[in-house]
Amino acid sequence: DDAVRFKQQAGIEAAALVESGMVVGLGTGSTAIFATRRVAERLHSGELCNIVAIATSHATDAAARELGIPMLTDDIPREIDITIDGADEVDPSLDLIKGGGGALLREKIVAQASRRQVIVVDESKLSPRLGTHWPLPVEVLEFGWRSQKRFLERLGAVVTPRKNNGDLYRTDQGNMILDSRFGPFIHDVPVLAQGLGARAGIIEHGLFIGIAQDLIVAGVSGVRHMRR
Ligand code: DER
Repeated sequence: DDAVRFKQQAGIEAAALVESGMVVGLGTGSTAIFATRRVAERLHSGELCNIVAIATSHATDAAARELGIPMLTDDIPREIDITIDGADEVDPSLDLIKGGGGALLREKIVAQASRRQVIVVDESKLSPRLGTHWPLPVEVLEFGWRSQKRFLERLGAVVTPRKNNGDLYRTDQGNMILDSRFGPFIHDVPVLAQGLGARAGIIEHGLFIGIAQDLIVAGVSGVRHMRR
């Protein structure tokens, strides 16, 4: 359908930014996978050489290995030149909500270790204010998770522990995710991020503020490439 075609177009456009010799961060989700596949294609065609990659999730790591992309170890031994990743919502200042795919912690670690962060989305992800369309994923330690739920509710959220076929969803780190809907949208993103960051037991949250340099959006009017 259209959304998949747009995701593919955005992913392929982003993969063109990868140059030989680079260390590449590979994002997680149904858009970033198109960039990963394109990087592998360019590698096998000889167009690219000397690429190594770091994955933002076990799922992405498995897919990249399957595609024959040489992978670095988890300790990120070299600076990452470029990371290509998706997002759940993007606001006009290129701030993001991420975490719909559950990979927000490694995604943020890799993003903050990258010289350049390129976000690839179909146009449905664009939003006037973060929180308009998506709940904010908050990764929490299972220990004391109900106290985090109450904390988030006091901040005004409707909080739903993420489930996976009836069982509690677990991140690659074995933590839980509390999907926190701040309706009608998040009123002050930096203040919320600061409050979440100060709370013991909240491992990470899906607000990516000031991290993305590039946004590649594919939609009915074609592919647009914006920069911060
Ligand atoms: O978890 C994330 O942030 C992923 O990037 C993911 O949510 C992006 O969504 P997509 O599968 O629509 O690309």
